[in-house]
This record gives sequence, C-alpha cells and structure tokens, in this order.
Amino acid sequence: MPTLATPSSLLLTRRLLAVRTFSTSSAGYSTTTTVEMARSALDEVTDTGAFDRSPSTFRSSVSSDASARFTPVPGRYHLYVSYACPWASRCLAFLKLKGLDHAIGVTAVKPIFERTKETDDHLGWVFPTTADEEPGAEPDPFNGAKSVRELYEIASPNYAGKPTVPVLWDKQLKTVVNNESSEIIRMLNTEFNNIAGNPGLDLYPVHLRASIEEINELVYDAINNGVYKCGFAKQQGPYDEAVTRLYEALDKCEEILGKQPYICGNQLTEADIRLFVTLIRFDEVYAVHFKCNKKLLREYPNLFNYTKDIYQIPGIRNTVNMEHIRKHYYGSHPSINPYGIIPAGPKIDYNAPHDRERFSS
Ligand SMILES: N[C@@H](CCC(=O)N[C@@H](CS)C(=O)NCC(=O)O)C(=O)O
Ligand SMILES: *[C@@H]1O[C@H](CO)[C@@H](O)[C@H](O)[C@H]1NC(C)=O
Ligand SMILES: *[C@@H]1O[C@H](CO)[C@@H](O)[C@H](O)[C@H]1NC(C)=O
Repeated sequence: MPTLATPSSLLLTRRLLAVRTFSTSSAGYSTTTTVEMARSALDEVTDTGAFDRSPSTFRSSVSSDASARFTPVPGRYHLYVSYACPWASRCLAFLKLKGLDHAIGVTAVKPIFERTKETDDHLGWVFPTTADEEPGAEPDPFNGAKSVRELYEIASPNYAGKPTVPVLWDKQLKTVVNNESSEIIRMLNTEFNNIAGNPGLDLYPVHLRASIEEINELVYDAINNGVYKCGFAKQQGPYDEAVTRLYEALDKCEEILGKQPYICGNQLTEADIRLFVTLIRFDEVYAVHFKCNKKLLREYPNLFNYTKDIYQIPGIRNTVNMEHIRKHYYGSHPSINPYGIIPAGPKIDYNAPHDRERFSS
C-alpha cells in the first residue's frame, strides 16, 4: 500500500515551497512574479479562497518542418501520464485515435501522490519500483526516475515548478518537449501524420475551428477547470460562483447534444475529447470529492449517452482507468478528504447502450 499523506505534512510542504503571488482574476491564469511556483494543485488557491491554475512553461513543439529541433520520428518521444489526470488522458485519447500508440510510448505513474524526495515533503506523482506493484503503472523505462519531479529536474536542473503530467518527453535530447496538453494534442493531430496509423482523421478541421475554440473556452473554464474550482475552493463565495458556472455550462452542452451528435456538429473533434475527459470522471469522483452534486451526469440524458458513445469509440476505453481515477482523487487531496476513504459507488457501466446512432441516419 502506498503511504497516504497526512494533512499536516501537506501544510508543511505549502509553507516551505509555495512562494508565489496570485492575481485575483477569477477567470484567467494568474501571473506569477516570485521565484518558486505552486508545488501542487492545493497551493493554487488565492487569498479570496479561489482555485487558480498556473500556466505551463515547457512549450516547445514537435514539428514536421525539416529544420525543427523536435522532428516527428517514430520511437523518439514518450508520453508520461497519470490515468487519473484528465489533461493527460486527452493526450492518450489522441494517441489512440490517431493510431500513434505504436510510435509514441506511454508510461503511467502510480495514482496516489507520494513523497517525491527523501529531503523534503513535496507530494506528487511517482513511478512504481516494479511493474507488478500497481496494475496500470510502470517504472520509468528510460531514466529510472522515481518521480515526475525527477524527470523535470533532468530536463531543467533548477526546476522549481509544479511537476505535472502529461509530459511529452524527448528520449534523444532527454528533455521535456511540452507539458501542456492542449498543445500536445494539436501536435499529435497534425505533426505526426507521416507515421500515424490514422493520418486522415483531423480533430481540429479548419471549417470547425471557430466553433471548437468557442466551445473549448466555455468547457475549459466552466467544466474542465470548473470542477477543480468547486473542489478546491476554500470559501463559500468562490465555490458558489464556480458551481453556478459549471451547471450553466453543462445545461448548455446538454441542450446542444440534444440536437446533434457531437459538441461542434456532426463530426468528432478535439472539443469532444476535451469535454469527455471531465464527464467520464464526473459521477465517479467530482460529484462527491469536488462537491459537484447539484445534478449528476446520469441525470443529463444527452450528456450521459454522449459520454457512453465516446467511451465506446475504439481505443478510448483503454484510456480510462477508473481504478486509478478513483484512487487518485480520493487518495491524494488530504485537505478535502483527510482519511482517503474511497466511496463505494456508483460504478457506472459506460459500455451500456446509448442511442446516439439516431443522429447518423
Ligand atoms: N495545463 C496542464 C495541466 C496539467 C495538470 O495540472 N496536471 C495535474 C494532474 S490532473 C498534475 O500533474 N498535478 C500535479 C500536482 O498537483 O502536484 C495541461 O493541460 O497539461
Ligand atoms: C510545466 O512545466 C513548467 C516548467 O517548469 C512548470 O512551471 C509548470 O508548473 C509545469 N506544469 C504546469 C501545468 O504548468
Ligand atoms: C439514452 O440511451 C438509452 C439507451 O439506448 C435510450 O433508451 C434513451 O432514450 C437515450 N436518451 C436520449 C435522450 O437519447
């Protein structure tokens, strides 16, 4: 069994490591002006008690331009993920859909945060030491890193940010190419087509871009990140604001999906994958752990069937490891679930019929 963090050790970590300033804007990113950034999601709470996610800073691109530093060579890149993480999971979904899982390897960390070093109290993603320690998770095959934090330190020795997943890793230059999933999925969509099993699939087609951007903006802020804002709020006001926006956005998506098969029209796009990763976690964790219980996903007939439809696209169900999802959330945030108890339900069957075929006739 992994050791569970105690609330007091977490508080200590925050005092020692979280030296940063916050902007008070509720919607956008904060600007950081101090040397050290937030060490974990729980540090990203502003003075007004609102959760405010920091932007990523490893932002290079793999490009098929001959002159690029990172060219799309099969086997050169590796994706480090947590199956628990919605952002990492959208990269996994793209790997599957584009038929790139043979060209880009994947290693998943253990689901529950653990100490990343002997010398301080930071808690974060760690690799198992053996392949059978935790089903689904594997030791780091290339660098022998014990934690994701160590990977960042290999890439950038004075690294002092939040060691997040996903990490798109370059085995050749031993560095992090990019740790921002919204950019990684765009690279996977277009830059690897010479080696992709499914190069014809375009999840960000030109004619739908305006609509995708519009939906992404709503879905990211109100839903993907919105559930975190509900869960990590430390005061009633920010929670109330986040939960109101979350349910307005879900209601809107429910309405759209009553009229068309996918969120931007008749074809699957990036916007569907980005919405799906939050919906699939909704009833199992966010409803309870993040207090998103005003309405459950399964009370939204269209959203619920839509989630099953996407889950059943070949390859997608392999990107969903509900054990890791449940273990991670309930087990890694002692400030909101101090005893790490994992609730019994609801164990939904996403393989069940969904009736979304009706749109294709
Ligand atoms: N904007 C990033 C966010 C990535 C992120 O926040 N990942 C979380 C897991 S869901 C993480 O690794 N957190 C580490 C921590 O909280 O210590 C992306 O979309 O790639
Ligand atoms: C991504 O890497 C940067 C670079 O060090 C780091 O500051 C950041 O916290 C990492 N993760 C995210 C989500 O920003
Ligand atoms: C959802 O799917 C079920 C099972 O196919 C079906 O009976 C139901 O009518 C669907 N609901 C909607 C709103 O499409």
